[in-house]
Amino acid sequence: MKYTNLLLEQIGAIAILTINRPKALNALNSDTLSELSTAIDELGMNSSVKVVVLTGSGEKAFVAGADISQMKDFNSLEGRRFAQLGQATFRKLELMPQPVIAAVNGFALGGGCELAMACDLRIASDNAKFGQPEVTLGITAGFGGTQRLPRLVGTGIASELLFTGDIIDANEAYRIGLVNRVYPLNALKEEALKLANHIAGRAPAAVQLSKSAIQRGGNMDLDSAQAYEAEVFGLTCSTQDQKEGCTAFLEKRKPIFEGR
Ligand code: DAK
Repeated sequence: MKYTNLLLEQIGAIAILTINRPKALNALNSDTLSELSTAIDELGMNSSVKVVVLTGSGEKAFVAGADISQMKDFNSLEGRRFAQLGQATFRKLELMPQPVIAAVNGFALGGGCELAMACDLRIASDNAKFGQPEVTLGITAGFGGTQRLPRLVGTGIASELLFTGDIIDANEAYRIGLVNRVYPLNALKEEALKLANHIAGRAPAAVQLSKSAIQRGGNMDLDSAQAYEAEVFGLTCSTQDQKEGCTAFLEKRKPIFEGR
């Protein structure tokens, strides 16, 4: 599939998906969200892709938010359609089989911060900036920010960010647990690929089922979530990779996972 607002490349088992509207600091308009939705479907079906890295084009922005120039003229029906498209796309990203690493290479504001939060984990460049500035525009966060931010950093800190609209730098994002690691900008892509390849070396079904247990179980009560975890564990016991992983341990050698 050919995309206008996205770049998609594959290096070995890693897909790199880049939001590519650098003139608008990669802001998300509806066309970009639709393409993102299609790309997630395409990648989810591609079993040669083990991990996805999501980033923004250029050196200034990951994604500077939803596209304000498009949102400005929305009537309520168009606004609702936009919200539904964004929410469905971000949820699809969160639930796609493969882990997704956000490599945040600059501004991640509003919908950009929400996009990063819909990824499984986030690493950032030292020039990255995070925030939910919607209240400065007279709107609320609409792509899951009021829900995912408190889950990631706690209600108090999330409330401060959502009520003030203040922007924080990468070190502060690291301190509050919004990002896992911070790197110099010129090292970010290499570090993202290193982490992605590290994950890709593990048993693919076990990684994907771990993701499923984290994402689906996180919204269940503990008993239901543990029951789901038990089902998922049971499923791994039917894979060839489980036999190989356990046998390799007992034989004191490195496992060779074939994704079966
Ligand atoms: N949308 C559209 N264009 C944007 C943009 C955005 N979010 N951010 C930047 N741009 C454009 C600028 O207009 C400018 O275009 P030209 O003037 O060159 O044509 C170009 O990108 C470069 O930006 P600047 O000239 O402003 O660059 P600076 O370095 O001076 O400043 C900045 C960078 C990131 C601090 C600044 O651009 C900025 O403050 N941008 C807006 C950030 C922001 O407020 N983001 C949050 C957007 S609101 C909902 C669904 C979703 C949402 C809400 C509700 N529901 C459906 C309920 C989400 C809302 C948001 O994301």
